Amino acid sequence: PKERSDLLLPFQFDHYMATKAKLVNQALDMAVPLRHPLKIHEAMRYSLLAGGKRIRPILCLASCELVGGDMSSTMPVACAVEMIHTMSLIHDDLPCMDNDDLRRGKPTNHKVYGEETAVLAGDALLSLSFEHMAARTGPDVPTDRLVRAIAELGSAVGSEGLVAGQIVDIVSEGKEIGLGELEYIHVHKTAKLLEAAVVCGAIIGGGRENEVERVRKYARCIGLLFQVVDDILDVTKSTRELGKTAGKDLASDKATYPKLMGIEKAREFASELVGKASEELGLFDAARAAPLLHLANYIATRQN
Ligand code: GRG
Repeated sequence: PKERSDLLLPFQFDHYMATKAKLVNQALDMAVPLRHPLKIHEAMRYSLLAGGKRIRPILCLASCELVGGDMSSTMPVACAVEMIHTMSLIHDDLPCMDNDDLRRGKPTNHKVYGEETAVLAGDALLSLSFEHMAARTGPDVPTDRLVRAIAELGSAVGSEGLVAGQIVDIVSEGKEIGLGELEYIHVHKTAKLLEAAVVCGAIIGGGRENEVERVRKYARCIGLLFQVVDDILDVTKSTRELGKTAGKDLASDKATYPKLMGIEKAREFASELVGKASEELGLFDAARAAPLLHLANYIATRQN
């Protein structure tokens, strides 16, 4: 039948990503208008609209559609996730944390606006994220789903989520750590927010309990995958950005997967994780699962 002919076409992943990223960027632009006091809103917009890959919000939209929801219902939640991701990058780059000068190819927030403003821009984005999802989610989404998504995201960010990963990372600096601890840091610093993005999309989209749990398992695999690939890229890329040199992590004290298990084993681990992630999607209609399947492959093969 004519209306199903699109399913016969190979999935146009680049087009899918570009289209969704554009929608996310428009929604983020509208979510933080330039208003009084100008300095803080400028600083928030500077990092939020600095051109990230938008993987987390796109995962959230894709997961909502996977369970049969309309992606526009979860756009405020998708934006909230990207606001949190951005604030975590602003704070991670601060002189008291990683002290980085560049992020997303541009000077870091504190380099442009000063440290005080960068701290506040992060705080304001964190607060706005929850305000935005609570206030902007439409009446088509039942309140119980929204409350559940708020709790899910809150727990992914706080002292048992991103913050937990960051504190354990800080405390273990300069110490020898094993694979277990490395995994704890990455699960919390990176995987928790990716998981929340996917799970919140499925909750808002009205997924059944077993569907939400399936996408959670999928998300855990891609969360870990994200970091394994990041570590491999750090070793194999000649220069990631100005100021970082090839092989940095093998030379420094920082534990990485290639350092702890060898680059070949790290590559094997990455392909195992893609396999597991795809298995979790087996329950769903193949056409609906295509975006998340391709996203897993994209994370595995990405070059930046
Ligand atoms: C969250 C309250 C709160 C505080 C922040 C600083 C901190 C606590 C946590 C650090 C979290 C962190 C920086 C984790 C690394 C995440 C990561 C893998 C970033 C790179 O993500 P990409 O590749 O980046 O998706 P783009 O720029 O494309 O968005």
